[in-house]
This record gives sequence, C-alpha cells and structure tokens, in this order.
Amino acid sequence: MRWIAREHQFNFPRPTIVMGIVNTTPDSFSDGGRFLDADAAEAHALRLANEGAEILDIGGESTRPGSAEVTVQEELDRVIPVIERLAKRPELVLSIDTQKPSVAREALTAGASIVNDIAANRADPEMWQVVAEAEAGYVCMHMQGTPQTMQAKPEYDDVTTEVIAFFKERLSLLLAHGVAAEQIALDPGIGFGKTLEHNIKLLRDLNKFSLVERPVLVGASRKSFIEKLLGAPVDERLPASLACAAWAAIQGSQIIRVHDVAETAQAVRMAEALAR
Ligand code: 8Y7
Repeated sequence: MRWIAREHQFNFPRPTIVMGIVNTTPDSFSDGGRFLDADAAEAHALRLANEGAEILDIGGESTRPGSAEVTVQEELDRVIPVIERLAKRPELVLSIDTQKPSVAREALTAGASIVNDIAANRADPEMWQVVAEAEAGYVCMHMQGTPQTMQAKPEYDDVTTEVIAFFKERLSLLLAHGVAAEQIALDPGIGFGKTLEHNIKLLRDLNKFSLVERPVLVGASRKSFIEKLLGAPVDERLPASLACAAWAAIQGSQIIRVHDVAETAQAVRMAEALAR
C-alpha cells in the first residue's frame, strides 16, 4: 500500500509515521506579534522534526468542542508564514490542518503536501477539487456533526460499523471528484462527536479499519476522553496518550498524530519491535 502526497511517498508496510502537531493559534501569554508567533511555531516544528516527526501538521484554527470559528484571513495570517518558512526545507512533509478549501489551496501553494480535513463529512466538494488539483495527500476524518455541535449528543448504533461505512462512502465520493485512492488516508476522528465509550470502542476496533485498504491515522494525544476515563488533567495525559499510540501501532494504524513526538516515537518503536 502506498500513500502519495505530491512529491512525497510513503510505502507500507513501514515504521509507523509520527505526525507532530504544530499549533499557530496566538499564544495567549505572549504579545510578541505575528513575527514572533511564526518564529515560535517554526522553532517548535523543527524541534518536532528532530524528535522524529515525519509529518508536521500545521493548524491555525482551534477545533476544541464548542470553539469559535476563525475567519479565512485570520487563519491564513497564522499558518502561511509558518508554512513558507518550513517549506525552505524540502525534506519536511507539511500538512495543513484546516476545514477551509481556500486556506488549503493557499497552504498547498506555500509548500504543504497534505490536507488534514476534520470536516470531511461536509457536502460541498470544493475541498476535494483543491486536493485533486494539487495531487495532495488527504486525511479524511470522521466527525459526527460540527466542532460547535459534535459533543451535544453523539449517537451511533455501532460506532465502528458506521465509521467504516463513512470511509467507504467518502472514498467513492473522493474518487468521483478526481482524488486518487493513493492520496487518501482515513481517520476515525477520536473525540469528534463521540462519547468516552465510542472512543474506546473505535480504538479497540482499529484493526477492523484495515479492510478499507488505506492508511489509518489516529489522533488520541492529550484528548479529554483520557480525563473521562482516568481523571487526568490535560498536562498529565502523556502516559495514556503513549498507551494509545503504542496500541494503535500494534493494531496496524500507520500514522499517529501527537503533541509529544520524542516520547511517542520511542513508545511506538518499542511496540513495533515487540510485535515483529
Ligand atoms: C485530530 C485532528 C485534531 C484528529 C486529525 C486535538 C486537527 C484536537 N484532532 N486531525 N485535529 N485527527 N486528522 O486535540 O484526531 O488535537 S484537533
């Protein structure tokens, strides 16, 4: 199996890919202005790459449950300077985390290779046209509802079956809009319109997603379901995040999206060695 993202290619089976999270939302405790924000995000991204992140996921919009929407211009002002700086290093694989086709287009022009789309459940095809045209990698994430509404009352008969059905339906829709299967990775969207029980079930069933025959991305890092299960506040969720990462790797997921890259790379490399 192969995942193609413009000039980059990942050939599976291969070691699990660690995707490092690069947040460009303005730092609430610094008033350094745009230049310093971009500086800090660039430095953070380079640190994550040094720690073993093979993909950097750059986002300028908070998608926490109930979070406010950000304008196109605001999002562009946050992410484009960071992508432009990082794009000077062609060895880095850059992913744009956005729900907006216009932001994705500009980010691809600035040097990103992957569109990480948490709103892949939308009806409007513009995002897929952007992805098809650029021959970009595409992360198709499952979400029930929107970030504003998703945690109100998540409901499924069988969450795993419904997520697999969503993947199949979106794959054919994407192909119909000119995106090649080899551009697409799938993501069950941990925490996006799911209760604690739904999240646990999806993680338990990760191996079932292999039947769709596309790379699977899992993002569990520091998420609030860990607190619901274990009572851990956000700055104390690393051990449980590492357990999820090691588990996901053993269950055959190909890409793990995390904040703590060095720790995750070590956990995942160990788990892979044991499972071999
Ligand atoms: C995910 C994500 C977030 C995820 C993918 C957080 C942007 C919330 N989570 N993208 N984004 N998968 N593909 O806690 O699970 O990181 S934001």
